[in-house]
Amino acid sequence: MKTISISAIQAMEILDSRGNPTIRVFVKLSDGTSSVASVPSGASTGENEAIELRDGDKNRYAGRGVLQAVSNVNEKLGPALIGMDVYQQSSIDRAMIELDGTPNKSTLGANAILGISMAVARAAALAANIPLYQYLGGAGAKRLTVPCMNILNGGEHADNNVDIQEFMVVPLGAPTFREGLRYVAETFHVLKKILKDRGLATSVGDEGGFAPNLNSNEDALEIIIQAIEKAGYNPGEDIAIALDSAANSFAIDMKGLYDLKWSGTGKMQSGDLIALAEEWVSKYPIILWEDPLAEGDWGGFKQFTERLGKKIEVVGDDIFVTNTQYIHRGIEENTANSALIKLNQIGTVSETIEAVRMCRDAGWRYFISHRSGETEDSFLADFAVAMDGGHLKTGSACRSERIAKYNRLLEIEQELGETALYYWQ
Ligand code: 2PG
Ligand code: MG
Repeated sequence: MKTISISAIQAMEILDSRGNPTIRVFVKLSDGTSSVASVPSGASTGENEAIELRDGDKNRYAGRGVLQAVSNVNEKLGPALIGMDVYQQSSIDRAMIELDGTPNKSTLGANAILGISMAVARAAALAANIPLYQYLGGAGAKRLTVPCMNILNGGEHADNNVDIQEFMVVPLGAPTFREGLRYVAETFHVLKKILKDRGLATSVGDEGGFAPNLNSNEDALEIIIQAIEKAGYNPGEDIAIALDSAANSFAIDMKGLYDLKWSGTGKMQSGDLIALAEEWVSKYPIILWEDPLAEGDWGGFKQFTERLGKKIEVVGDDIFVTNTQYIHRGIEENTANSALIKLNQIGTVSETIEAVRMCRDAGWRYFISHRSGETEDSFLADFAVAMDGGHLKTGSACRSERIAKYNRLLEIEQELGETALYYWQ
């Protein structure tokens, strides 16, 4: 490939889907190519995530401004990368990591670094005149992802009484991505009607799932099963269920003691939650469970995996934070059998790819994910196809920042035509 160098990098402050500032980066190349990328932002974050630099100036956006990160792109990171070969993604990412000089990117900000990293990858794909999924995943990248659609929100993503953050429907029985998306979008609409008929709220949470107050956590599962059936699908065959407890949000000490919001449940130990999970997995078609326990509860996680890891995918999110240091420990200790993969948890495209590679080499699965604060950037869709992991979560069937990813996946499927693959495992 002919060398094409980076000629300009500029950033600006924009808003994410929650109305909070985030960063957008523009990259220009020596051949005239230009690209743009925008960075997402989480709410239920793991303690060891790479640091999102915020201004802390209470006079602007309650301290959440990102002007310092913008200036770090314009004044520090950008100038250091000018002239570098755009196809050297790893070297570009490494140069930024070295310039930052900290393990968690706290000097220059993971938001500043990731914005450049994503815009560079996109610019390289454009310059090479190949789709982004192919640039990052190679000629064999042709597997669409099963959309794990989050149709009911709780925890820190909604103001209701539901403890579990995400209830997802998974169209594993569909023949194609397009059909899978239809299965779960139809289920979303039926769920709305069921909630309405029961006099429950149909307003949505941060990721576009409904956020009603319910009688119990289990009630959410019952309603979703009803919605799947009423939409004309077979629970467990056509559509299964995936959960993200985001257990940090109801952990007392991060080490094995939990306090659910629902009155009557009282305080619970890891063992109680595991027993409850076993009961639910035997009763409902649950195939994946993310963060069933808190990030510091490595022992509880391991026990959960011992008891349920043969039946379902056990995903670590806040516990591994897309960081090979923690994923490695998880693999050694059999803490889970899958890792959640979020670009901004680690802060560069190449480190995210390393995390995926580590999972794959260990025979683990990996689950590509958006953040609860998103933008209209559809980078994630291409990234998911490039990584060939077979499933992603990117929210519900409403809110354009979520739909942008689904629509891009539809485009990719159309482009791949008959060569496109779609299957759960
Ligand atoms: C999660 C994510 C995405 P957030 O916990 O998995 O759904 O939420 O971006 O708030 O961390
Ligand atoms: Mg999570």
